[in-house]
Amino acid sequence: MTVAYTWPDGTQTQWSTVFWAVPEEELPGQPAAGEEITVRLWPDPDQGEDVTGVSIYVRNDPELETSQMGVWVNGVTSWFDTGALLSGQHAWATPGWADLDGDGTDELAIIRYEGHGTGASLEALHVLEPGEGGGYTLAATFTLGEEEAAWVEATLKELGLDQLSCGDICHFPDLFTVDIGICDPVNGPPLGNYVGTLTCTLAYDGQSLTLTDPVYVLTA
Ligand SMILES: [Ca+2]
Repeated sequence: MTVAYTWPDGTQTQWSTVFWAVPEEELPGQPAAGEEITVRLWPDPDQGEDVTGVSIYVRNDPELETSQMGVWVNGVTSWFDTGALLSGQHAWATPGWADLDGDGTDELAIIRYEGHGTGASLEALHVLEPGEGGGYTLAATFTLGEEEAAWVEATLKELGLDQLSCGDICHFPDLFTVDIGICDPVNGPPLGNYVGTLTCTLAYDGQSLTLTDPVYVLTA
């Protein structure tokens, strides 16, 4: 099966949906091809039509331990370090625009695949600010790392839920909200006994993302 995509500048690309990774040199208006394989994560025909005007690429230099992500906006591509290694058919990313810090200008936010496995399903959020020459620069990233998990468990204690622990589920239902899976290792298996969700508001101050207003909801 072959699908067509019309780029913001009006040019069209066709490719086979069998091959998810589109080689960089086949795409118009994109960064120069190097030794690295660059693949496009957005627009993704499987996830519907793009309404953001943003294209997202990822490249993995063999010598790098993390993946570089490229955002194409109005003909300018900007690359940043994701802090993670993205590979294989599971990598995906979706862009969105929102004024996260309320300063009157929209930031470019990207929700992307972080990892999955038994009892684990993780997404990450990047916030990019407009920079020089029409480019965008990474301002903040949220992932459910050790520090964040410690915050979640301290918050559970404050809520009187001492026996519960932070799991390995992190989803963003929208750009202002994060849902974190909560486990009960006391009354179930040590890993993956999910009993509820801690929903927090993402607070972005122009430089960093922090979690506020935690609300714990038992899984029905
Ligand atoms: Ca803003």
